[in-house]
Amino acid sequence: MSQDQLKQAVAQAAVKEILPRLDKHAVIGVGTGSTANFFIDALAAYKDDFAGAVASSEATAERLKNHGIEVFDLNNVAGLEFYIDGADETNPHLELIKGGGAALTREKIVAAVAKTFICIADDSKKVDFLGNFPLPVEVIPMARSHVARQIVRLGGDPVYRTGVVTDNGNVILDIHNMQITDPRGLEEQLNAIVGVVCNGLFAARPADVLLLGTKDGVQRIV
Ligand code: ABF
Repeated sequence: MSQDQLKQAVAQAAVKEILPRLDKHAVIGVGTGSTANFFIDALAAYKDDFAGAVASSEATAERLKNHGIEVFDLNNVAGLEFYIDGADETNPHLELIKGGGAALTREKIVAAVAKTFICIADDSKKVDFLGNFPLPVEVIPMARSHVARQIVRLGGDPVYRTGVVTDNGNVILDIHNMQITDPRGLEEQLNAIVGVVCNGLFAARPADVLLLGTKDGVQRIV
């Protein structure tokens, strides 16, 4: 099976998982990236079974609308039944690195609101320790050098992602060469640096369910 077929399989598994809990009033959170795109495409067939979605990026909002799925402002919904999104890495505790697509801040906000966070990923994303994938940090532009110096003090190598401006008008520093043994602690340390908007560690709020695409089928890990 190709990587895209694995992504499609987990996207379909996620649709199957959420359908029994959807009703005409339900709003779901939808993430960003190629796996999330497969999910949106699979979800479209059931668009009359729920009220609509909150999107974690402008790109996702566009794709949802193109399928005729209503997109709500997060401030106008009472809650979210689910958040479904991909990841760049997941460890066995379902702690994640996200933000390779630069949408980490909105993704973390939507995940925080959702009752159940379902992560969908192919098995190339599963690791024992997070950190091989460079950890994205969203930063207020004027604080970029300050934040980079603080990251060096924490033992990482920050690299400015040139040419990328987030949906919130900020920049991204990717932290290379850091094996992350305490994801929750590092998430807190990074958040405490002045000028950091958000970092791509999802450890304080990990996924609740991981649907992992493997050549032997979709594994459901909780
Ligand atoms: C988003 O999409 C991100 O947080 C993560 O960076 C990325 C995963 O992309 P893909 O599904 O294309 O591998 O969910």
